[in-house]
Amino acid sequence: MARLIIVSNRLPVSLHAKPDGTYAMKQSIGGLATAIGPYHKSHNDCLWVGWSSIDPDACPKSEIKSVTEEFKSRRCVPIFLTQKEIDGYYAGYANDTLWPLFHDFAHEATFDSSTWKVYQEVNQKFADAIIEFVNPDDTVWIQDYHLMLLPAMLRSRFPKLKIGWFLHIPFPSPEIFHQLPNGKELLEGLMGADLLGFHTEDFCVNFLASVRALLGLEVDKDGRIPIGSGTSQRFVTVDAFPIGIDYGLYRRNAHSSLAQAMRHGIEAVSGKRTRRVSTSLTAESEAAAEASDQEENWWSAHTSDELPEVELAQSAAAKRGTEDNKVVVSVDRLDYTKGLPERLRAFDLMLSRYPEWVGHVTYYLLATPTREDVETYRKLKDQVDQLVGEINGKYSLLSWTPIHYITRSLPIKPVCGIYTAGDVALVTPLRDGMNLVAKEYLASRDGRDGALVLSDECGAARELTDAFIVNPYDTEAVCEALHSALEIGSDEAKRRNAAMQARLKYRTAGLWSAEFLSTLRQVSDPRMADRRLQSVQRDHLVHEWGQSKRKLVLCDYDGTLTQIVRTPGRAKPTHRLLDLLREVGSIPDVDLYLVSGRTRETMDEWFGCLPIGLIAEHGAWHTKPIEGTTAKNADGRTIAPKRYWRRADGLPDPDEWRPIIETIMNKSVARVPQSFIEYKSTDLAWHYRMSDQKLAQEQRERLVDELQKVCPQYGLMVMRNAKVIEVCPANVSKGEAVKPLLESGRYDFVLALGDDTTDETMFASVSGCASARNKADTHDVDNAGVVKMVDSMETTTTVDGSSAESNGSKPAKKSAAPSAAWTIKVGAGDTNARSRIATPTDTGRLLGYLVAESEAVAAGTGPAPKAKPKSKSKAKKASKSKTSAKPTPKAASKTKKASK
Ligand code: GDG
Repeated sequence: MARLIIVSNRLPVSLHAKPDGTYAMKQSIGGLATAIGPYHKSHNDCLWVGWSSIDPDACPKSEIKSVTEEFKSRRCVPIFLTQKEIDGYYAGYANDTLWPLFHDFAHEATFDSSTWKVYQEVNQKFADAIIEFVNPDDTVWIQDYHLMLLPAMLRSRFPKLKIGWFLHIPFPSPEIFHQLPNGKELLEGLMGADLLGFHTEDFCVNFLASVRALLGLEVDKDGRIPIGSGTSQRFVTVDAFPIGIDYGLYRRNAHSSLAQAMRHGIEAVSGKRTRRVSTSLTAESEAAAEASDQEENWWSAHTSDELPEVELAQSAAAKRGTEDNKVVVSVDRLDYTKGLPERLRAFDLMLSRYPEWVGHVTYYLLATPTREDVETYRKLKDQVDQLVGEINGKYSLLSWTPIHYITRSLPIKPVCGIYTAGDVALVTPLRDGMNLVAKEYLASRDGRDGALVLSDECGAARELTDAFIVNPYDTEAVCEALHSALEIGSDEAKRRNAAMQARLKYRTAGLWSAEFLSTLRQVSDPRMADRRLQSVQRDHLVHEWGQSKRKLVLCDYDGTLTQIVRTPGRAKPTHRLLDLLREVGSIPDVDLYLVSGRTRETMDEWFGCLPIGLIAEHGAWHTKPIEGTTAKNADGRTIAPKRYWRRADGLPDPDEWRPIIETIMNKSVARVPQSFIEYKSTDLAWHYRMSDQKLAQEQRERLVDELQKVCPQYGLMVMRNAKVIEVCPANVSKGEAVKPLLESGRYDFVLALGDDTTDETMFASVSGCASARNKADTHDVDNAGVVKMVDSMETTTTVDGSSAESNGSKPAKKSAAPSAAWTIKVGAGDTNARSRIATPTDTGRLLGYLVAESEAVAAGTGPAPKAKPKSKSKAKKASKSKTSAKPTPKAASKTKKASK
């Protein structure tokens, strides 16, 4: 059985020896473990290889053996690394060279040939451990910058192994990557993989530029780098896979009692829950004012401009009520890439520029310590400690401290409590591959308000476009964004969040790993690697969907929405699939048609209950729900809509041709055991999917020859489909059947999905219609005929024979063809479709994207980033401040870096 082997620097669990000699297993937290952990847990055929965190030099051999067994019982393969190896490979090359350089902190990077040597050795150690147990048909998924040489090491031993690699941090620009003395070797190491994944398209572009510059290799239109030539040629595919979070986990944890307790605690100290703070602020300001008026106490020895205390306290007491008090939160590892000093300076500026917030905004700053033994990190902590101290010292009042600073690691539930308490999340890393905290904040505030101030230097900014996006180096901009975020109205915040939440809810960590693995399977199969729907194209498709006014989805069933099975009757849709189709069909501006070769009886039985159109027997029959007959009963369950089937005009008379074709097909049934004839009202189909395939293939050719001689005289044609030969009317095809819809002018977006040759006619009609668009736009085509045809499809007849307009919307512009037209082939084989996906599961995922996008758009903001609301005070300040003309701190910082 082929297995999945995940390889990462650390294992997803760690072992802790208990006094009784047994071990306790602790689940790691963090993006990687939560993203892939559930897949590993739920798949018995999945193994995880990684560093055990145990030093073999400091551990007796017997213990190593028992620890290995313990890990093995959890399907983990531990790698034991000595302190020397850890120092060179992990602390050294990975964290002191690659981490800073990849985050554009070249000035923090050290280049040491001895750590590079250990990095090579440890990568080889991982390779040796894997080679010991891997099978050639296994799939290996390698994680992150620690193991960049591993793909080539494995490839050299297993030429056919499926190998994927994903980078969790940014990939730098070629200029920066060029500074790396061993950059070429690292890229060569990666060229051993079949699929290389990055968080964003920008990182892919950076990577490909370095591949071009250092290896002289080019990428083709399918996003593939050809390696070698002739029969030994293989391809490395590069694509973006933005990681998501376990949305449900954060949403649930946010409602836990621990999270609620944390939230209440934070709200109490920030003066949101009690009047204590306001009373105390008033008292404090009065006392200070009174003291300053009196002679001969220590206050009066100072001039009033030396008494900011009075001003602060008075301002705090006068400007706002406690109901306006706000909490700002952030959660970060204490790493220099997270931009904590820059963020604190912006918070400081905000309090000085907008003193009305003094006493009324509390910043809850969780900075989890990391790599405390490293000098740079110790210095960073000192710097953050000092800045927090300075700000607290500068603004604190008796009853209010501006920053609550915690440098401990907290369990996930209190972390969710912090998120739920935050009116604003300040997430401003200087550089970050994705940044999960921004997504976790939104999930924890599911359905609620709360504003996100987000750095434009992280991958998450590409997706969370409704956040307040800022340059994290620009103190002024962060200050203003923070102020705007604090002032945003609850409804506007909810509206922005709802759009982002709708997308995050769908684009989870589970989806991320499933998509990576499915792409790896697709690109490793030469029959399916061309025309692959790349993530940038998929995003474009989803974007066009979101932007369009009226959408048409034409979807084949067998092989497209469900796997081809041996017995056609067993391909019955699952509840999950029916729910998905119901969801798509229920979107107000969407018409979904299932376009199938199946009989109308089967289509009716399986899909008649859904609010969707059905086209059966390759177009011989069509129906759609009669407007207003789709309803819900008292339990909220959808009642099957009323529908009436219409037969296509001008079909040959089955009584004339059926006996002749049946006789011919029966000869094949007799020669090929387990083959059979399927009878449809306008079709006869010879199925051989359960038969001996060699025998069936031979007979199939004979059968086709014989049929082709007879069919034309009856107006019939022969179709070779997936393990079936069909005879049907020559004037019927899926392409002809969907033409009236395509040419109706009702739709500005069309998506057609199909897996076999019958669907190619549908693709041809969609492409033909789209390419005729220009013509249609420039000439006022007389399309009376077209409108008549579509009216026949759209005006349905009720069961009692009366006529009903099925769809209130009249063609917007009679001659208009869809401006966005997508044709997608599912699976292997020649095609004229624009793109290809691998399996029906991929079709389901794509439809899921579309549902989520429609929800996001309906939630209010749509895909385009919106202008930030301008607060009153911001407008006021903007007219006073001339500082925006200054060079940004980022530019200054870059200059500083360059001079180092
Ligand atoms: C790398 C890339 C990419 C933090 N403190 C506590 C705690 N955390 C959790 C957060 C979040 C995770 O740690 C941090 O994830 P980030 O994405 O923000 O950053 P990195 O750790 O640098 O992760 C990054 C990620 O890989 C995934 O690909 O997004 O760009 O740098 O989940 O919640 N969790 C708990 N207590 C803490 O004190 N429980």
